[in-house]
Amino acid sequence: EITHIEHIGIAVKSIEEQLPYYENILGLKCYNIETVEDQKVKTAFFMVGQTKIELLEPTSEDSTVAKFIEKKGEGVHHIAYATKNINDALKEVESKGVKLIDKEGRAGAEGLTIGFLHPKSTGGVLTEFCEHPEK
Ligand code: CMX
Repeated sequence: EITHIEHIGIAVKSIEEQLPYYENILGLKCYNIETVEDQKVKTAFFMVGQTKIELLEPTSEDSTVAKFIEKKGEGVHHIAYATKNINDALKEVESKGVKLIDKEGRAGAEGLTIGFLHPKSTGGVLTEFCEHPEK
């Protein structure tokens, strides 16, 4: 069961270069910067209602986000939906024919458990499910 949009991921070459747009022009406050070694990205978070904007900066050339920027340029990278139970949600969409990147939830930024659906099965939008530790 999807409850809301947890975050929108945006690929950027440099968080530092993009911060003035989000903070000074949009007036949002960056409340956390965190590196997710596993995903080879540095992330910056802004709260907008109950949804976050997550900037993703690649930390190495073989990062999936570096590949994305090289191919498509900077911009919206993925949409993440909050689910009550991530493993149930992944299983349910898989049973309906969606190709998964992650068969099971794994650790992501901000203490969330995350799992990705393949963009080839989702109309070209890289889609993430996440589950909050405190439900
Ligand atoms: N949105 C939409 N389509 C995407 C995409 C994205 N973000 N990233 C890749 N694709 C498309 C490509 O355009 C390509 O399509 P074509 O075959 O039509 O050209 C296809 O997917 C394959 O792309 P690729 O460049 O060959 O890349 P890979 O197959 O190596 O990887 C993907 C693609 C989606 C499986 C990989 O990026 C992945 O596993 N992503 C999930 C993890 C992730 O994105 N982590 C970063 C964020 C972490 C976080 O939020 O903490």
